[in-house]
Amino acid sequence: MTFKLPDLPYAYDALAPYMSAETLTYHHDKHHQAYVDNGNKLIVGSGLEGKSLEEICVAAYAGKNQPLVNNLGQHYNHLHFWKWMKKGGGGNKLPGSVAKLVDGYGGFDKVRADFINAGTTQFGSGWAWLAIRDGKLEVSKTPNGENPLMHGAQPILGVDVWEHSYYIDYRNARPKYLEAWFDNLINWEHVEEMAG
Ligand code: MN3
Repeated sequence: MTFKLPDLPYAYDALAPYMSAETLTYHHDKHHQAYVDNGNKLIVGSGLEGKSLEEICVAAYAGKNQPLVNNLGQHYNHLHFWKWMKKGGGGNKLPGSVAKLVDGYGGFDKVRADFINAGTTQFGSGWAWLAIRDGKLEVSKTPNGENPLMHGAQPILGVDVWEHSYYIDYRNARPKYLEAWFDNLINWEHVEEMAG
């Protein structure tokens, strides 16, 4: 299977002012494209050809194939990252199944605070996550291209805290980016889809 870069599910300027067209153009067309191109080269001879992207994430991490973890992990992460955002997103009206998970964790405000804190305290490049482990919501952070699949949990929401995701719009103010992202961009319908 050859992986392909899908188009963004909205126009490049749809998420402004919270995420600019310039950021989305570079992030999608350059960064994500590079993960796809490198991943397609690295998969050859890895023994994981023909596996699903999710299976590759798990197996590459377990097998300590760091280049595959970095590139196809990032392909998985970005495929969902675009869908985890929408114009007019955010807010605290959550779909039923997600609301239940959030309540079980301690409520919306606690999830928001812990998620933003995870993204703020991820040292260097990486991601902050909401994931499901043993039926319960978990907040976590991972370095570089890793994701919760590699750590035995099902990701339902992730935010990219690599500088390429926010530096044009927020410079070094990562917490401001995370707050704006959480409050204005999250597409909770895709979170619900991931929560199954
Ligand atoms: Mn990125």
